[in-house]
Parts: sequence; C-alpha cells; structure tokens
Amino acid sequence: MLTELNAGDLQALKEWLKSRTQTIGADIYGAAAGIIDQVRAQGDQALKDLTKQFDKVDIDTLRLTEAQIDELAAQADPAFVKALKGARDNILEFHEAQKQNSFLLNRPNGVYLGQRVIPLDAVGIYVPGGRAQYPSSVLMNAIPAKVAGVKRIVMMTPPAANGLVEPNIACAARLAGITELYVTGGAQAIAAMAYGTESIAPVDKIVGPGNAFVAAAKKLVYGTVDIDMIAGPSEILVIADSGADPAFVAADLLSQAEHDPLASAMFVTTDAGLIRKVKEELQKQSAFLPKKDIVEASLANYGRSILCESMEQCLEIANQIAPEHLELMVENPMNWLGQVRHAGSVFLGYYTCESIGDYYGGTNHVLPTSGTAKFSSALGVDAFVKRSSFLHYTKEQLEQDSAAIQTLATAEHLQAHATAAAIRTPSITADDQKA
Ligand code: HSO
Ligand code: ZN
Repeated sequence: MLTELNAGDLQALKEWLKSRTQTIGADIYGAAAGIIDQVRAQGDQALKDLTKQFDKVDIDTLRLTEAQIDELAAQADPAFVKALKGARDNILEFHEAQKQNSFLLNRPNGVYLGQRVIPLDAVGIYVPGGRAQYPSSVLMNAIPAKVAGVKRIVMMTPPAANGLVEPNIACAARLAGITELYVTGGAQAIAAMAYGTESIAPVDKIVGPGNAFVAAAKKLVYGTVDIDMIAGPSEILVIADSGADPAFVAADLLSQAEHDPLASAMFVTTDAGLIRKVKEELQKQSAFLPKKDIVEASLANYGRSILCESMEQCLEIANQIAPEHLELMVENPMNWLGQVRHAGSVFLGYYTCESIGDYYGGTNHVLPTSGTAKFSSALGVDAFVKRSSFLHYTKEQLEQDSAAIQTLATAEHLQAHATAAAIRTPSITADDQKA
C-alpha cells in the first residue's frame, strides 16, 4: 500500500511528485481555443449549442432567477443546510481576519502618501459538474470574494439533467450570497465570463477548479482577466510521533486518497513500528470505503511512508515537498509550527483531521499543490483585491527634493522628467544636489 522510503530518497520523491501534474496537450488547447472563438462570435447561442453538444441538455434560459435558486436550495436536507451554515460562519470569521488595511503615512511639510486596498468589481466562480461538484468549494471560493467587498459575484456550472442545478449547490450559492448563477459549464463558461455575451457581462477574475478543458480555457483567457491558479492533484503529508493513534493517521491518509487516483498520501515519522501499524490500519479501513478502488489506486501509485531519524528531519522533508496539506500529529505541535516554511495549510495535533479544514474549521481549502506552496498561498481575501497607491507633495517639500529628482532624471536621460520638477522650483537645479 504505502511504498517505504528513507529520507535519502527525497530527490526522487520530489521529482515524482511534480510528474503527477497533468500536462495539458495541444489538442486540448486547440479545442478550448475553438470553443472560446465560438462563444466570442455567437454569444448566448454558442453557450446553448455547446451545452447541448457536451452536456446533452437543452437550456432555454441561461440564468436562474433568485426565486429558482431559493426554490432549489429549499429542497436541500435541513441537516445539510445547518452544517453548511456552521461552515459558512467559521469561514467568514477566518476571512474577515484576513482583510488587509489601507494605510496613510504622514510626513512633515504636509506630505502624505498611502495605499488603498480596493475590491475587484466582478468575479466569476466556476463550479465543475459531475463527481467533483462540491458545495464546500462554492463557499471557499465565494466567501473570500464577499469579504473582500466584491460587488458582483457570478457563478457558472454545468446544468443538471433538468437544466437546473443540484439543491446542495444552490444552497451553497445562496448561503454565500451569490444571486447571479448561469447553467453553463466547460471552456464555454470560462469564455463567457472572460469576454461576456449578450446576457452575461464579463468579469475581472475567474476562480475555481475544473477539468483539463476548463484549465486550458483559463490559461488562454489569462491576461484578458486574472485567474486564481491551475490546481494539480491533491496531497497530504502527515508527520506523526509515537503518541499518534495509527487508526487516526490511516483515516487521514485515506481521506485524501479518496479524492483522485492521482492524489498523494505521504506519512513521515521516526517510529518504524508506527509505519507497520498504519499500514495495517490502511488495509482494514480501506476495505469498507465506497471509493475503495480510487483509494487503492492512489495509495499504490502515490502513497509513501518515509522513516526519518529525528523530528527535525521530518520537518525538513515536509519543507522540501511543500505539501498542500501538512498534519503535525505530534505531542506539542506549536513547538514545531515555526519550523514549517512550506505548506499550503497546517493541521495541528491529534484531533485536527484535514477534513475539518476541507469543510468546517474556517481556513480555506483551495490550496497550492505540487510543491507550489514554496511560492504561493491559499485562496484568500487578497486574491480579490488590488492595491492602489497615492501621494501628495507640497511646494515646500518639492523645493527640498527637486535637486535630487532632477539629478536622477538627468542620469536616466529623461529631460522632461527633470523639467516637471524644475518648472515648479525655478530657483533649484540639479547642480544644487549635494554629494
Ligand atoms: N481536500 C480538497 C478539498 C475538498 N475536500 C472538498 C472535500 N471537499 C482540497 O485539497
Ligand atoms: Zn478533501
């Protein structure tokens, strides 16, 4: 089940982890580009035709009314609604705390400067159809945008067989405050959000996961709009000490493995006996899982256990791999957190399974995969804002600084730049700049 490695095998492990990332072939880019052209040329009609072609569904109206969303949401199971509300409240609280502030710096002579944090005007959230249609992901994508202050949040998703959306998805959209929902999926949805159609106004940024065609379309429209990231298969790395219950460790590895045959579950410890027990538990627990086939494929291909000599070495391995999810199933996790430099999200202690973060705890589950946690972060409020700076000078301060500005402009052979300062301070030239 888990392939056993030693810390020395790390380089091979890193290369192999990167190799899991799907490469999008020229044929897929070609198809996505064709679809984008069709949507740009034919607008709404293209969306209807392509939905008929790919989803086998006839749609008269692309947009669901708010009454329709409410009606569908009302069909969701009350226990599910209650749980989703709890999740929403926790996610809201965490992301409220994430907000960046604008700032103002005051200097002498009436000079002031600063930076304003401004929400994007319009954002599109793509929600895939099929098996990976997760209401939790609707919340994880939409709530940070809401908290950032984005006024218009559009959601697009392939229609269910009846031309509508699943009640649980409608419910998540409603709880996240999404009122503009279109039943179109695939590359055509990405094109519609990027370029607009007769009935869909374009957005400024598109977020959310999708299949290879959606990923290709997102890359192709990048530049016209911003995009979040192209997520690779999921991964978890669990570091456990001898105090960890092997049944808990196994359960958490399986929770990630069941996502995808390409998902990776890695277990790092200094306790060889624990590796043996975790393997036994994996056998036992996986036998009862509905997604047993996926789990077995994922563990066989990408399940790894790594035996280390010390906790420091365990952490070094985690930092090298930069996993999407890192669990520290150890006695005093806060003693080690400071040594974690690269991980999308960290889960601390024996009782914090990753699925708390996937659904409920409040942290975001849209995380950097395939080692990209070395340079990027979880989806958050900052993805939905931009910064704009401002500056105010007075005559008195310009007189102080004019010589320096003229000196710098002259060094760059930009005479008009120098003049713009000099014309306001006629008595001061570059020659007044002291060494
Ligand atoms: N673990 C996934 C997120 C998710 N899990 C959604 C359940 N639903 C991201 O790595
Ligand atoms: Zn998950």
